[in-house]
Amino acid sequence: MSAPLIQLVDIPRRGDARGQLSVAELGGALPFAARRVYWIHGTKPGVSRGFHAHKKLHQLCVCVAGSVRISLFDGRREESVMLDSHAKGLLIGPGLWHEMHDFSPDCVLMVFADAEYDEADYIRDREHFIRHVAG
Ligand code: T46
Repeated sequence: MSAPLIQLVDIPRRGDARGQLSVAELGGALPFAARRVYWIHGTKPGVSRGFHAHKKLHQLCVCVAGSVRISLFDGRREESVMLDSHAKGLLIGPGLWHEMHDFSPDCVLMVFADAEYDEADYIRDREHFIRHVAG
C-alpha cells in the first residue's frame, strides 16, 4: 500500500487571553531542521503557481492567512487539499509535482525548507518529471 500523498501535520497553538501563538519546531511539527523560510503573498486573482517538483528538498507549507488549494502528483496519483488553517501544515517531499491554485486575496503561504534555494533541485517540466519518477 502506498503512502498517502497528502501528509498534514498539526501545528500546536499556544493561546492565552492576549490571542494566539503557533509554533513549528524541530521534533514537533517540523520533521526537519529548516535552513530557509519563504512566504508567498499578494498573489494576483486567478494566478496559479508551482508546476514543478523537487529532487531532494523537503518542505512544510503552512497557510498562515487566507486559503490556497495545493495539488500533488507522484507520477501516478493526484490529490489536492485546501489549506485554510494556521493549525495545519502540508509536507511536500521530493518527487512530488505540486501546483498551487485558488489563492484567496489575503493568502499568506509560509514555507519551511530543509535546504537553501537551488534551481538545480527543481524539475519544471511535467513530462521530464514523469520520466524522472518512472526511473
Ligand atoms: C515550491 C513552492 C511551494 C528565490 O530566489 N529563492 C527562494 O527561496 C525561492 C523559493 C524562490 N526564489 C526565486 C526563484 C524565482 O525567480 O523566486 C522566484 C519565484 O519562484 P518560483 O517561480 O519557483 O515560485 P513558486 O511559487 O512557483 O514556487 C515556490 C518555490 O519556489 C518552490 O520551491 O515548492 O513555492
